[in-house]
Amino acid sequence: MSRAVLSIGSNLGDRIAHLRSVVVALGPRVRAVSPVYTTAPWGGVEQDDFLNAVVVAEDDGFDAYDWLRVGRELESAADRVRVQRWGPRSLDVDVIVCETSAGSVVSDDPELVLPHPRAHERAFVLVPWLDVDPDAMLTVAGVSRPVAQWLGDLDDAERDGVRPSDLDPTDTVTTGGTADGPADGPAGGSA
Ligand code: PH2
Ligand code: MG
Ligand code: MG
Repeated sequence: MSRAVLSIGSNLGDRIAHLRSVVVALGPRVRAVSPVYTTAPWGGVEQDDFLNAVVVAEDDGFDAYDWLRVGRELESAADRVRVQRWGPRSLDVDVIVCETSAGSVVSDDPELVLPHPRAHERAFVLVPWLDVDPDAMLTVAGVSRPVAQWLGDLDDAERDGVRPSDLDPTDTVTTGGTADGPADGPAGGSA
């Protein structure tokens, strides 16, 4: 059994479509999807705002590297090009933690450091993670604390940069319709 917490983000192209592509591709593996947030860019690179969310997924046959591989495949499918560290990207899929029957995976492999070494500094990860798992724990440098406490340590400005959106990451069917609504529907409501 393996259960991964994935942080997904996009600030290039059709941002919400890129996030939805992850939900669609993971399909029945998906256990929870957080709301989508509009987030100020983290990391000092001047760029457009991101959309961010967190997905919890499970697969009996996966290990941590399978989540990394799938994440990279999804980034490629979204035409991700690696240009600048912490710079703009069509889709980023980061493995934050991975739980197996043997416990939470700890890895210092430069290809896949787990738990994610900067998750605790990023409100755009912690806020949506708490939405789907309010009791989540995160170990940083050997110290295991509730995610809510790591979030509480961040500056207000960091938390304030994470704003709810009205986008639904699981709305993966295009329904069409017009922005104007019905032309001559029933005259409902009172004056
Ligand atoms: N990802 C980055 C760098 N900065 N900032 C926000 N708000 N959201 C991200 O997903 C993000 C970022 C590199 O992975
Ligand atoms: Mg990232
Ligand atoms: Mg990444």
